[in-house]
Amino acid sequence: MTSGIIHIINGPNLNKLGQREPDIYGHTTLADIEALCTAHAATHNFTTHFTQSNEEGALITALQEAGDSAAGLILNGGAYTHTSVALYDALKMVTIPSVEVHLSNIFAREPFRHHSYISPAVLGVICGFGAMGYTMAIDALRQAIKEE
Ligand code: CA2
Repeated sequence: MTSGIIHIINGPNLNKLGQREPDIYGHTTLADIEALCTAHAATHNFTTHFTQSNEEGALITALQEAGDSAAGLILNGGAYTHTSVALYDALKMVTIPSVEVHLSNIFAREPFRHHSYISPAVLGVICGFGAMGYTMAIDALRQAIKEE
């Protein structure tokens, strides 16, 4: 028996993970993170639906679809985190528990990364723990879904 689907949505440039800037983002690829999430979720009887897009509109559509069918969602909005009122609006419409994840500690980086438009619309934010942040988010969602 599965406990439901967790949608994991990734924003711009995250498809290039592991290829550049390993000092900030590590050597892990997005495919590695997907495998990690799928395995971790399965141990708790969740399935995952993993997507990445470089386009803001596609991310909004992915959020709307998650809101219609998933038990919970994880969003790494990439740089749109710091610019997109549209992502905030889409998240506000979603009634399932959601977690914002960043690989890097955005507060230890350039000042323009310190503000997130999406944080007020999510249950919580995990940043600075690399790929482990995604499994931490799955654990947080498990708890939130159980408490619903
Ligand atoms: O730390 C994160 O997860 C970020 O969401 C990553 C975004 C950045 O704009 C956010 O401020 C924090 C950037 C993703 C760029 O990914 C790259 C992958 C490989 C090489 C260079 C960038």
